[in-house]
Amino acid sequence: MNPVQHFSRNARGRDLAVGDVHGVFSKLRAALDSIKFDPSVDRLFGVGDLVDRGPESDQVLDWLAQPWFHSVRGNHEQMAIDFARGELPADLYVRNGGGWNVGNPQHVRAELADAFDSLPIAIEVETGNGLVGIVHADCPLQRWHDVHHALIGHNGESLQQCMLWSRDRFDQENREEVEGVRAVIVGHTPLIRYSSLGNTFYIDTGAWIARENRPFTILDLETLQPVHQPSRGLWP
Ligand SMILES: [Mn+2]
Repeated sequence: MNPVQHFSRNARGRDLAVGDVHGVFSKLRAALDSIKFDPSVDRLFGVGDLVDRGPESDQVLDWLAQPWFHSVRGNHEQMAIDFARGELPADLYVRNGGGWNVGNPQHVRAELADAFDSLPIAIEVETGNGLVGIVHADCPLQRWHDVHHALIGHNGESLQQCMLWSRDRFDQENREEVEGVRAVIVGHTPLIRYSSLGNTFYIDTGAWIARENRPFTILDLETLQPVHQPSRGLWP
């Protein structure tokens, strides 16, 4: 499987990206309705972590079956894969929100693992303003065009681990640009506001955190402006 999935420019509609969903698909549906998402021409790209924590994780296969919805793999999808392979203890998985899947019959766990295993580690989308990359947590490489070779090379495993899990850029406030790409869109690190460091854009605004009731951030990949985001008045 190609770890990088490439999309040509969408000349007919909008290309949008949404932050971590974590099993709150009804809320995502409502957000899409509010921005008049048109599935016949628009495309929606997920930054991964579609499942765990929220109550509707079992809808994930229906969403992934939609021709207008595409997602990279997040660390939570990787945990479902590892669990199905016997490489992640059930108690640790449950502590990370995987209880809904631990309770699934074996064939459903296998079906989910297969679907998640087919998700790319990185997506790149051509837009009218240049190429945009999408990974779950971070792109630690200086040049976007090295991603494909590096992922299939001998250090591919550790690069994949970093792309699914790393918070180093955020923790270090690293503003270095990733070259060869207009922007890299990531989730994984829930922030109160949509933010950026260099050309890395953080769009997980924690819509899945039940007690906080924050909206999804949905970003237009051509303008890099949010078309749906936490209201300014709510957050000081
Ligand atoms: Mn994550």
